[in-house]
Amino acid sequence: MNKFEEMKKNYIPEVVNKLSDQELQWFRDVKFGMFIHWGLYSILGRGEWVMFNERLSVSEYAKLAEGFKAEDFNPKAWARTAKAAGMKYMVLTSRHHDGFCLFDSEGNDFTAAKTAARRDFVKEYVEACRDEGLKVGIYYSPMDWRFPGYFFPELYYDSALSMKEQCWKQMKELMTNYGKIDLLWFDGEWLAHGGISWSNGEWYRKEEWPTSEYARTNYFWESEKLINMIRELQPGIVINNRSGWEGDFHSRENRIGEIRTDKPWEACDTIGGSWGWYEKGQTLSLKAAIDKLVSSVVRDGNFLLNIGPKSSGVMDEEQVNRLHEIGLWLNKYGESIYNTRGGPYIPGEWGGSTYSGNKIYVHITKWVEDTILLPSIHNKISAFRILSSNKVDVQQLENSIAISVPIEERDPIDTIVLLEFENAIEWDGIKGIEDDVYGLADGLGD
Ligand code: FHN
Repeated sequence: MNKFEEMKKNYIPEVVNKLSDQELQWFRDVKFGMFIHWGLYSILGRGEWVMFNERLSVSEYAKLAEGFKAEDFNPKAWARTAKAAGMKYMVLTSRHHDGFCLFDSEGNDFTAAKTAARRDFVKEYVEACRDEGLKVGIYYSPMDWRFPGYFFPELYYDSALSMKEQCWKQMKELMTNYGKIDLLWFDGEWLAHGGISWSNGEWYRKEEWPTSEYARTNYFWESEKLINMIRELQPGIVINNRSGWEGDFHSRENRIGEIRTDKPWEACDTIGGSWGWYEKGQTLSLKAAIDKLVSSVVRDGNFLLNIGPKSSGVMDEEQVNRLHEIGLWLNKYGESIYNTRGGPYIPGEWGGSTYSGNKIYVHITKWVEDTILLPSIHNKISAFRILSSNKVDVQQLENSIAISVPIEERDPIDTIVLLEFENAIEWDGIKGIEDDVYGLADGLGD
C-alpha cells in the first residue's frame, strides 16, 4: 500500500459546521457575480492554462513575473464595472494553478508584492469591492503546478506535502490579513493530472483528467479540518464545493444543469470564451448572457460571469460594454431576478419562473406555443402585467394558467410576465443530486 492509499484508508474527516439558511440568505439573494481570472498568464493572452498546455518550465514561466507591472491595475474600475453590470459580488483569483500570488505571502517571492509590481493586489481589490458595496470573494487553487508532488504524488510525496503546507499557510494569510471575506471559491483539489501510477510491478501513465482516484482528495488536504480553521477566522464565510469538502454551495462550470432548491448552487461561465485573458476570444452576446443568467436563476442558482483582464489590468472594451448592457437589462427587470427563488414552475424549453412573496415572474425565453400553459396553483391571481410592455392576456382556468402576448409585444430575449396572487407562494421545492465535482459526468472539466 503506498502512502496515499494509507492516508486515504486512515482518514477520519472532522465534522464541518454548516452555515444556517440565514447565513446563506445573502448568497441566495444576490444571484449575479463577477468572476475575475487575472495573473501572469494574462501577459501571454492564451488563457490561464498556458503554463501547462505549452509545457513551460517552472523557471521559464516564473520570468514572466518581472514583466507583470500591471501599471493600469485599477480595482475600483473593476468594481464599478461589476456594479454597473448589476453584479452584487466579485471573485478574484488570488492564486491560480501556476502558483503566482496576487497577494503578499510570507517567505514566498513568487508574488506580486515581491516582483515587478511590488503591490498587494488582493488588498487593493477587497477594499475596492467594499467601497462599491459588493460582497468580497476570493478564488484559491490548493494545487500548484510548480510542485512535482502535484503530478506524481506517490513518487514525490514530500513535495506533495509541501504543496499542502503552502495551501494551509496561504489560507491562514488570506483569511487573516484582508478583513471580512464573504465568499471563498476553491478550485483545484485534484492531484496527479498526467501523472503516473505504479501497480502490478509497472508504471502506468494517467491519461484522463483527473483520474477518479485523485478527483476527490479531502484525505490529502484534510479539507474538513481546513474548512473549520477558515470558519474560525471568517465566521459565516460562504464556501464552494471544490476544496474536497461538499461546500455550502455547488459550483457548476460552463453549464447550467437542472433545477435544484435544497442546496445553493452557482453556474460559472466566461464572457470571452476563456477564463484568463485570451486575445482571440469572442465576446458573449447579450442574449446569450441573459439566457445563462435567467436559466440559472429560474433553476434556483446564481450566475458567476467571468472576465479576464489584460496583464496591464485593463478589461477588454467590448466585454465591458457587454457588461453595461447586461446592467441596463437588470435595471429594468432586476425585480424578477434579485431576492427571488427559482420555481415554482419546473423550467422547460419555454423558459422558467422565479417567485418572491405573493409574486411569480414567468420568464418566457422561447414561444414554443402562442399561448403558454402553466399548471394552475391553489392561489387566486389578483393581478398580472408584462414587465416589458402593456399587452398580455392571462386566464386562470381550472387546471391551468394560460399566458398569451401578441407577437409584436414579445421581448426577443425574455418576456417576463408578473402574476400576483392573493396569498404568498408556497412550494416545497426540488431536492437535487450532488453533481459530479467538476461536471466530469458531462465530460466537462476544463
Ligand atoms: O482549471 C480551472 C480553470 O483554469 C478555471 O479556473 C475554472 C474556473 O471555474 N476552474 C478549473 C477548471 O475546472
